[in-house]
Amino acid sequence: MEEKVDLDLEDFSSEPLFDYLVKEVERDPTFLIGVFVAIAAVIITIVFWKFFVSTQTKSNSVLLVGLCDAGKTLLFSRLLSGRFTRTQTSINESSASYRAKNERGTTWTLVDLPGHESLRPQFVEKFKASARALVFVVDSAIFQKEVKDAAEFLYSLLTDGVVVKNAPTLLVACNKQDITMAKSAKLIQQQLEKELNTLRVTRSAALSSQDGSIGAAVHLGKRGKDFEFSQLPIKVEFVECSARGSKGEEGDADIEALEMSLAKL
Ligand SMILES: Nc1nc2c(ncn2[C@@H]2O[C@H](COP(=O)(O)OP(=O)(O)OP(=O)(O)O)[C@@H](O)[C@H]2O)c(=O)[nH]1
Ligand SMILES: [Mg+2]
Repeated sequence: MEEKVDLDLEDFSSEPLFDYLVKEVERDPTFLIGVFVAIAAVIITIVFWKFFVSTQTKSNSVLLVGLCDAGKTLLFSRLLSGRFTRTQTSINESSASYRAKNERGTTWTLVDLPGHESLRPQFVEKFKASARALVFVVDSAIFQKEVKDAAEFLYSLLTDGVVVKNAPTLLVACNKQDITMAKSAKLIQQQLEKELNTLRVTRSAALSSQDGSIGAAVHLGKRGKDFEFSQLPIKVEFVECSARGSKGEEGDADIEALEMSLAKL
């Protein structure tokens, strides 16, 4: 004989859910096991989903960016092994695991990107989403000559939608301090602020005349105020360093300030 399933739907819709569940458990105790299994399945799914999404989008790279010849590849070598290496203009990225000099021994993927104008955009595009920090390397010895190009590159990074969303720390490494003519970190900061201030006016004017909108999609710093790095919603530090070091190829690099900043990430 077929067993009659005694489930009154009208009753269910009018009854509070809790009462309904209590009744069902009284009628059939295995019903409770079913409820627990369903809850456990939901929790496990959420945990797995969170884990995979967070590992996929985790920002664990430190990107060495900057104009050609700034010293990114030599810094990459010094940070990883301490050794001096003869370098050539990079046409590809190099990456390696870097252990920060802190007690936790935090490990980052250090990525050295080519600085050549024609290669830069595609490499920035490839790695920007993974950036926990951007080490913007400048050649302090010829900074005066390169300030406009450096500021343009920095502007493009700081107004990039993905960079703005991920908010990586910005470390400006004022490299080649072993050269007598090298500009100080303070002066480099001031000059970059001045250049970025000009760029933000010209760029947003160009954008509004193109599409009729008012201003750039991402506005750098505070409106109505001269640009300063302190207005950015990210951590910014300027450090002086010399990947070559004062004793040249045989001696050590002078990169302690940079290493300390990387240890604080
Ligand atoms: N004097 C001095 N020279 C340096 C320093 N850092 C790098 N150099 C030299 O600058 C030149 C360029 O260095 P790279 O490390 O190849 O520069 P890069 O930024 O990787 O250049 P691209 O790969 O073209 O983007 C090399 O001859 C280095 O030896 C420094 O701190 N002081
Ligand atoms: Mg290089």
